[in-house]
Amino acid sequence: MARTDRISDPWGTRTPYASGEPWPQRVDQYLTAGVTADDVDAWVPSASVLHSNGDGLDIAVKDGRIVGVRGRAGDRVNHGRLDPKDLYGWQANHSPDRLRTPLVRRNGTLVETDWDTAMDRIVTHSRRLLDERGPNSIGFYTSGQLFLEEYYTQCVIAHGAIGTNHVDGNTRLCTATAAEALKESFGCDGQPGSYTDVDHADVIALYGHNVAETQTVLWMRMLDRLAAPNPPAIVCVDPRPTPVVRHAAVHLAPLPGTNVALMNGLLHEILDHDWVDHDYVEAHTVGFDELRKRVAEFPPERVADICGVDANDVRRAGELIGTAERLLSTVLQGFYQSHQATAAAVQVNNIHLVRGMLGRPGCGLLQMNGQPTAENTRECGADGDLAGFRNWANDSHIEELAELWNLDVTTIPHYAPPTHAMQMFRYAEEGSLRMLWVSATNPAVSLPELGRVRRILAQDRLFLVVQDLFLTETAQLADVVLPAAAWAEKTGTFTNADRTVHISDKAIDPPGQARSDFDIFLDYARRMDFRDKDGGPLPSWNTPEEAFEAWKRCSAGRPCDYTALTYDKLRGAGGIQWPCNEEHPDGTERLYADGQFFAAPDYCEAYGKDLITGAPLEPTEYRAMNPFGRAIIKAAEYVPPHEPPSPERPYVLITGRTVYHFHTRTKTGRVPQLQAAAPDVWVEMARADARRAGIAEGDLVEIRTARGCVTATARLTDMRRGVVFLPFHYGYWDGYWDDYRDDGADTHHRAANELTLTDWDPVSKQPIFKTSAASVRRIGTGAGAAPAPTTAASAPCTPGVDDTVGGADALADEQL
Ligand SMILES: Nc1nc2c(c(=O)[nH]1)N[C@H]1C(S)=C(S)[C@@H](COP(=O)(O)OP(=O)(O)OC[C@H]3O[C@@H](n4cnc5c(=O)[nH]c(N)nc54)[C@H](O)[C@@H]3O)O[C@H]1N2
Ligand SMILES: Nc1nc2c(c(=O)[nH]1)N[C@H]1C(S)=C(S)[C@@H](COP(=O)(O)OP(=O)(O)OC[C@H]3O[C@@H](n4cnc5c(=O)[nH]c(N)nc54)[C@H](O)[C@@H]3O)O[C@H]1N2
Ligand SMILES: [Mo]
Repeated sequence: MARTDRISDPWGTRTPYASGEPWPQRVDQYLTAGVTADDVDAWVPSASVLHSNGDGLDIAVKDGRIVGVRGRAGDRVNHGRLDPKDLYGWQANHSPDRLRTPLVRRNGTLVETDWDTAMDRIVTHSRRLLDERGPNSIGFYTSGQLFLEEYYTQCVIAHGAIGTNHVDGNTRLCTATAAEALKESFGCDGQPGSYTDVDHADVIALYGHNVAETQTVLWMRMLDRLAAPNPPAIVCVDPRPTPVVRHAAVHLAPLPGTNVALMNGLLHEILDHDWVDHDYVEAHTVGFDELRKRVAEFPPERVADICGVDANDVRRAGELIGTAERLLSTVLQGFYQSHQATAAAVQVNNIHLVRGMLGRPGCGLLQMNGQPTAENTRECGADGDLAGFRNWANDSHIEELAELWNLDVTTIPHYAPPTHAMQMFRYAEEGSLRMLWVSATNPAVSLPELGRVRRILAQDRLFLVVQDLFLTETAQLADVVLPAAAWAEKTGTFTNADRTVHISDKAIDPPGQARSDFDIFLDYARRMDFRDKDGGPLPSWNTPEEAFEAWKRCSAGRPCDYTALTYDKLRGAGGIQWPCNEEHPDGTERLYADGQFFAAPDYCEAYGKDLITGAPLEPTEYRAMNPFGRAIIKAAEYVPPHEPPSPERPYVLITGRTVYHFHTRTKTGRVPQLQAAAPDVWVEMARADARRAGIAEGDLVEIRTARGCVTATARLTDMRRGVVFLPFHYGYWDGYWDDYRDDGADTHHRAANELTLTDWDPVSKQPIFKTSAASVRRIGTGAGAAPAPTTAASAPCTPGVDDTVGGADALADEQL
């Protein structure tokens, strides 16, 4: 047993293992001061919810409170390991700031009330809108952080009972591109790869993915391979000096927004050297010839020119990827949050298709998720998709839903694809959307161009319901605030980025009158008296387990088949990957092992889109292109970013995360160890850029774009020149309310999204958080070094900065 400060060492002790060997177990545990494992009343099975990795853990309960967590040794995902957010993050459940009663707005202020009053307001409003303006005046903006049962309930209420097409999640900001890229290439969502591919790969390529900080335990698995003989070679594509870069055989730091050019360059090398599995291409794909023509236009020199990288590095990366025997690729926000997001992500799929590297150990493709339950938002149809990965343009799929929900087929809207979130906010701005129900997301900090978002949410004519754990920046603008039960206070299931399903059992009671999202949605349905076509209650279930059983019927025969899973089976297991059905009772490690794709015209989730314009293909076009359901190789032209740097705004501003905080920090900002490790906003920039601008470590700096202005403390790093980075974690709830206003363009703000632009990838509709043109100006001397962690991508390149440490309160156990 070792005691480790997991703030100063987020990844813990190495347990090296060689290719093909099992990943050793290491059980991580953190218990609050004064409590030992013997004192614990119960260990309740669950998994982590502060990222998409799905680390299995047990929640330690004593006297009705959480006192700590312990990794589950037998879980397929983490083999016992936990990351800093997993270890310390549960303390947010017991924060004194938790919402305990519903709130309603009276004479301009939010006041405490009871559930009947709050729900009455919502019901009265809904009924009036349905009578006067119809179902499309009501919208739901949900999350990647609820449970499967909650999404499926929400989906049936919205798409079925109300019949609105306006249902999306913050997953639009997060994994819309993952889903879209999978649909474009394979005809359907569904993660092809498995985390066990790390155990076998000889090359691991990470595209715009800071896995070390964002799927920390997955990085531990990679680090353990790297620490043993014959380690995999790492290819890292990221403009920032992330911890991954330190282990990379080749690091490509492209100018943000140029990913498609870079990918075409890598494919150019692969095709030029004929590192192509022609038998696989011939047997299982369509579209290869078009790819050949397109990538011929991208020799390394041209790519080097566009991306600002070394042509030889493009060649070296191309060779590593092209000659790999077992290639694992992962893709995330550096690709997804840009103007050609889907086009770039699809090129990674193309690499695996032309190299025939799918469905075998080590040959994995992970179009990553970010949030813990984003996969479920997608598969349950709470996010601009339809339940069970059904195709909105295929009438027989809509008929299946109508039968499952016992509704007339005409009540389920399918005249157009479900409305995406950015468009829903547009409708609210224009006034056709009059009620917005926001659950488990904080758009007043996480959406782009916050000045605009605040104006939309604050309108009198918009009835805003916010369902959260805390009084967030968004809740501050609501007409009704509903206090929700958090993770550990309710039972449900969720699915991680590699299709692993876990159950999370209720361990403790929620605070005050808080209720689970499941109970709230169902209470709304009952008060609205929603009925199916025979007069039965809709939804037809009353408990999470009944909802799960109903979901199993909805998933039957679809790619995300859950039919052989039960709550009991999940309780005993260490995570089970879907599809899990009669044919695969123990789940399925990899999709597409047989080269058969979910792309057959009658079965597929989508007919695909034009990768440049986003225009949907007609069903007839799809049938003509892909009559037998092969994988689809789609080439893409490179289009320059929409807001390039200019003399007035010479920097490219990118935004993202750090290892200690989760999103808008509603939880991690209330956890002492995590908050202390990264207490306030900073801006990262290259030393050479800083010198030219007269900026030193710790100086106060103003970052300005066409949308607004943020003040932050400078951290000088090994960043690529011409790029500046802001973490987007820092909003206004913790003592910054005075900045939560707009006094014109000169108001100094703290949140990165004051600066980002209202613009999105035309295919996935995911907003662009990674490229804005910005100016940077020194405005004063700060109080010492920037409050940025020294342990990760924000590590300083100048001496004299104190190391980030957690101290005695951060000591966790490791059992090797
Ligand atoms: N600690 C922590 N972990 C998290 C989260 C968190 O908030 N905190 N959130 C979770 C969620 S919801 C998500 S979506 C994931 C996100 O996980 P990641 O995608 O790994 O995180 P980001 O920091 O958003 O972006 C990743 C990298 O993209 C790079 N990048 C920026 N622009 C470009 C570009 O144009 N090209 C390329 N190639 N790279 C670029 C950035 O330098 C950054 O290092 O993390 C999940 N895990
Ligand atoms: N500039 C910039 N902006 C970004 C990104 C970026 O990289 N850069 N990344 C984008 C991405 S990938 C994401 S995922 C989003 C995240 O953006 P948000 O979803 O806005 O971020 P969170 O802070 O996770 O907000 C979740 C809210 O749900 C509440 N909550 C947690 N659990 C529950 C629950 O069980 N029930 C209820 N009702 N509420 C709960 C939390 O208290 C919190 O207020 O941000 C996006 N915005
Ligand atoms: Mo995300």
